[in-house]
Amino acid sequence: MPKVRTFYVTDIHGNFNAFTRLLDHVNFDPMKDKLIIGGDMINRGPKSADVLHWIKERAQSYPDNIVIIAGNHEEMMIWFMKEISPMWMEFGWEETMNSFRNKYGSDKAWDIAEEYAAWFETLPLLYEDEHGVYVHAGVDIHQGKEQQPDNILWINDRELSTLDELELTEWSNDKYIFRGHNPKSNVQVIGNFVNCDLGSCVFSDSSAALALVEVNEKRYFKCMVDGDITLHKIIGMQ
Ligand SMILES: [Mn+2]
Repeated sequence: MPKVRTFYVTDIHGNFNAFTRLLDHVNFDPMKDKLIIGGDMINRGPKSADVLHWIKERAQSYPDNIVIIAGNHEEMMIWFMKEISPMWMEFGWEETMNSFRNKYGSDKAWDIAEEYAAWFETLPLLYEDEHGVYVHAGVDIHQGKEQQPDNILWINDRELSTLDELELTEWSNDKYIFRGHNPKSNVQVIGNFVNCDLGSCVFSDSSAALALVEVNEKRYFKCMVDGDITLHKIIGMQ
């Protein structure tokens, strides 16, 4: 059997250009390759509508190979639509709604937003395969992987650093946990976690990047703001 390539990408934040450049660069084929999206697909960047359209369409056609995990930015949009919290208005609401208007027209933008928010509610918070455990921000090691609470979407790396390493290793079945949420300058291993968010549309300077992690090869492709793509080993990953 041919080897399945497994990719993880997180915190795209509307950066459709970098996302598609990376997938083109590796000749991503949803018929054969697996892609795990770690949440925060939307907000901040200019093309959330295109990112969502691409991902949802592929996920419907190739449900076994395209896996989508929710992020806290998707949760903010759900909260806004259900009138639970207006927080979304401070975190990219304008860019995301503009992208819906640009793609679908002003009269349809709101319905489209509601459809996506309803879809976000169906997304899992965690995924596991033979290579690793995949989340958006963190994990709750006192709950099973199937019963993770919503607040794991908001856990930061400082909180994760307080977890008991032995308990965490046992909980993850000795697998790495791939996460985003807290942007770093490089994909980096901290204990059991692999931090994969490189600040796409968050860092305002030229260091902002999007990483496409090839999990089974322990390496990643890094796309800079100018579109330049480089290949890196994940240092410290065993
Ligand atoms: Mn994020």
